[in-house]
Amino acid sequence: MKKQTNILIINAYFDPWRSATPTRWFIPRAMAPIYLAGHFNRADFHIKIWDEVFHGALLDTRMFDWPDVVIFTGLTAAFDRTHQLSAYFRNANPNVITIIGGPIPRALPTLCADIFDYSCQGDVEDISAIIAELFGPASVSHSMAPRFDLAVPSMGVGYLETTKNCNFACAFCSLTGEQRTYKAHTEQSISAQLDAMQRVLGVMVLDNNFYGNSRQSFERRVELIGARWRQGQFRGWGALVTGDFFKHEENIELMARNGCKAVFSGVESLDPAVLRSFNKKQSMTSDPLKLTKLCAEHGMFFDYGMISDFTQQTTAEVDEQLNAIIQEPSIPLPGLLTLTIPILGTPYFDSSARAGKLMPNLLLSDMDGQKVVEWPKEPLEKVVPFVADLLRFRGRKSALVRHAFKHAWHWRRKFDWDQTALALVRPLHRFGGRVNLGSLRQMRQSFKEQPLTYCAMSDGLRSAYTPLVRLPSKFEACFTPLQITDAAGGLTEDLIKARSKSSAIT
Ligand code: B12
Ligand code: SF4
Repeated sequence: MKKQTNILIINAYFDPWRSATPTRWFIPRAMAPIYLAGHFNRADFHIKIWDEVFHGALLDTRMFDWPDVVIFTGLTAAFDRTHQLSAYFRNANPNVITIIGGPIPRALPTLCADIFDYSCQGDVEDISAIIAELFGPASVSHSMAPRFDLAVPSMGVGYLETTKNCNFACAFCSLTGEQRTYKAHTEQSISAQLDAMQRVLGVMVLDNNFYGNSRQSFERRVELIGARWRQGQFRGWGALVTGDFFKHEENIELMARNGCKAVFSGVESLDPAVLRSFNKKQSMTSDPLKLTKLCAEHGMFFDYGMISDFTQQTTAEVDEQLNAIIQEPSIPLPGLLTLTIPILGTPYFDSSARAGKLMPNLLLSDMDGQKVVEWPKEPLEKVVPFVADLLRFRGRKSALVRHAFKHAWHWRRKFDWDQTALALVRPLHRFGGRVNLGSLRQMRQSFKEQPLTYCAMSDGLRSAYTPLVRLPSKFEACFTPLQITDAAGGLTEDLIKARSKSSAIT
């Protein structure tokens, strides 16, 4: 019998709280590994997925010599993690083939082309050409249907992508830096994803912008999902939409009629000056109170994200905004609360670097939204302790619990049981603290971490930068953090070289 080739697909991740244990209950979940796996012909390959968010840090040294091919994906800040993992696999099996794609090689094209055997700039579909080159065209799957079977347990949630990229250009968004065209999946692709998903409790549409710029396409996509909902494939669905979606009530009506139970939108800030500086014009009229009411009237739960920008806002202003939300039970608490991140490759990163706002000795892995990385408007001694309390909801925990109950009670007549439970559990889960349970090795690694300081200038290196196993000196560079700024706050030569485009890039 022909031996199957072992493929390991890894979503590399550095947890902002420096926990090495799994984050099982977090929605959404990274789907690139599941879509990538769908391109391999099932008969020829043995595929494993390790998602460092869902499964926790990959610390099982027995895994290192298992794969013949390792495929990496991950958020931009996880570059160092992919570099570290590549060293473990290469040391254990010098013939291993390494492939990387997604935001990391898009932001660091030259560096990734130097490190990995294949560095892809394109979408998940590009993996087919590599499979064909390495193993022959017969090894590419005909259906390309996502391998949701490799994503169990899924907590009853199925994931669907109906469009790629975004038609807006917010200054801080990595998609703006990548400049890829907004496009919708074909009906055939959407149906194939829904078929592969089978019966689930609820569907989350992952699109950055489900609404988009074509009314016809939007309506068609809503109806396609609605048809499956009516057939009973799931009890409801939710999607991410941009602020312009709410300007026409018929959009909300259409989604509600087709089984949509929740929408998420990046409100980002209640401060118009901050929104203008982010080029986030579409959120100018996104008042969470108005939008919560509007959605609730149609039986839909409204969720949103907020960004605090201490280069423009004072601690008193941020405090006041959060208190106003906590004191108003009809508005949900934001599902996401972070600091602005100057993500590599974005216009925001460039302007921050040019204006000398980036702190000295900044590492790429610092850019996780949970620490101060730019010089704030007020003194550091004031901002950093405030951020430490803000992100842990310190001093606001009992107000949080009271708000969660009052909010769920307030909208109980508009929502069904699933939505009421979501309204109650989501903020408690998000801000109430987490239980760090995982393998012994993962729990030991989390325990070893130095306490967070919430400031890039004082945080020490994560323990992931110390190799788990003894490695030859040629792998030393794999554990050296990619430094964004030097001691004077200027961009490092290494970064400038890493970002330059070379003609050899695939
Ligand atoms: C799931 C998700 C998460 C999950 C898991 C993310 C992960 N990979 O680890 C969680 C909840 C942890 C998360 C967290 C954050 N996220 Co997030 N997240 C998403 C979300 C909603 C879906 C991602 C997804 O699965 N898409 C579907 C898959 C198929 O596509 P994809 O991963 O985008 O990959 C495409 C290409 O990059 C490429 N590709 C990717 N990998 C590979 C590999 C190969 C080999 C190939 C060929 C191609 C390829 O193909 C795909 C298109 O076909 C996206 C929005 C979106 N709709 O994409 C945001 C998004 C990825 N997140 C984003 C952000 C900003 C964050 C946060 C920083 C938010 C915050 N301020 O706290 C945090 C990260 C904190 C940290 N530690 O750094 C940004 C991108 C940031 C970046 N480039 O680093 C996005 C794009 C949202 C946005 N529009 O701003 N997120
Ligand atoms: S609307 Fe969202 S996805 Fe689109 S550019 Fe702005 S932040 Fe990015």
